[in-house]
Amino acid sequence: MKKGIVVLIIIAAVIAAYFIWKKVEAPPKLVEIKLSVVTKPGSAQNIAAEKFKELIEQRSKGEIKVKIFHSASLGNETEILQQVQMNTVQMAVITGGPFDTFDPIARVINYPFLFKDNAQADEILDGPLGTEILKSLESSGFKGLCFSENGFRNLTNNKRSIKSPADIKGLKIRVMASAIHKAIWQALGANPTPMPWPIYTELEQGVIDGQENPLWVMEVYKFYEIQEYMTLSRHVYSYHIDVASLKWWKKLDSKTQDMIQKAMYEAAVFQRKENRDKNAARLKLLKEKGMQVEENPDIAAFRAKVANLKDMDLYSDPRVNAMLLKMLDATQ
Ligand code: EAX
Repeated sequence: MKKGIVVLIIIAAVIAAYFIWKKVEAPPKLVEIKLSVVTKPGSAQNIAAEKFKELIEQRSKGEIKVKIFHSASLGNETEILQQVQMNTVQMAVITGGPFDTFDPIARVINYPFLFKDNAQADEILDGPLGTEILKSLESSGFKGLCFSENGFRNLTNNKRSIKSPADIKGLKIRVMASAIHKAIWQALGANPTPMPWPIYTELEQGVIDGQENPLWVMEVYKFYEIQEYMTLSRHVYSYHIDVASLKWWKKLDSKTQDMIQKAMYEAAVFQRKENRDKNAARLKLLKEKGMQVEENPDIAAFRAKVANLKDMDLYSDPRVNAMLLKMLDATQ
C-alpha cells in the first residue's frame, strides 16, 4: 500500500515537472511584429513592408502577425530607430541616411557616386561587404536583415535648371539627418538643411529651395506640383536597411529567425525590382506634369567636387575607414 502511494507521488511529480518544463521551454505560439516605416502606402519602404507581411503571415500559417505603422505614425526615422533599439517596435524599413547617427558605418554606402548601377549595388550589398555592414549594426542594438532600396537620388529645386555644380551655389537644399549627406551638399556649394521626412510643406512654403530623392518620391509625394526643375544627378544610391530589434531577435528561436530573415530578403528583392521597373514610366509622368528635366548633367564636375570626402573626419574612425576603402576598391 505504502509502495503504491510512493509510486503515485513520483508519477504526479514527473507529470508536474513535465508541464512546468513545457511552459518554460515552449516558444510563445504567436509572434506579433510591429513594423514601422516613415513613408506612406505606395512608397518604396511600404512596398517592402507589405510584401514581408504577406510572405511571413502566409508561411507561418498565422503564427507570425505583422502590423505596419506607416506615414510617420510612430515618429520620424531617427525616432523609429530608437524604438527598435528598445524593442517597443520590432522591425523597420529605414532609409540609409538616418542610420548614420547610430553607426557611422552606414555612411560608407551613402558615399557619393559609389555604385555605378543597380547590378553593382546588388552585388555588393547582397555580398560579403553588405553582410559585414549589417553585422556591425549589432553593436548599436540592431539586427540588420538585408537591404531594400529607395533608389538613386536626384536633385529637384524651384529656382533654376541645374547642369553643373556651379548652378547649385547658395541653394537651400533639404538633406536627411546624416552627416555625409550634409557634407556632400556643402561640397557641391549648396546650403544644406537637415530635416526629417516629410518635407512637402517646407518646399511649398519656400523654407527650402530644393531636395533630393529617387524618382518614386517625386511621383508618390506629388513634388511635381511644387518643384519645377529636376536634374538626374544620381549622386547617391539610397538604400534601406531592413532591420530588427536585436533585443527581440535574441529571444526568437532559430526557426522563426530563419523564416523572418528569408521572407524579408525575398520582400527586398521583390521591392527593388518593382521600383526599378517603374522608373521609365515615372520619368515620363514627371515630364508630362511639367517638370523640366536635365537628363545629362555634368557628372564629371559633380564627382570632382566631392572627390575629397573620403579624407574627411567623417571617415576617420578606423573601422569605418577600413570599410570605405574596401568598398571603393570593390566599386571604382
Ligand atoms: O523616402 O528622407 C528622405 O529623403 C528619404 O529618402 C525618405 O525615406 C523618403
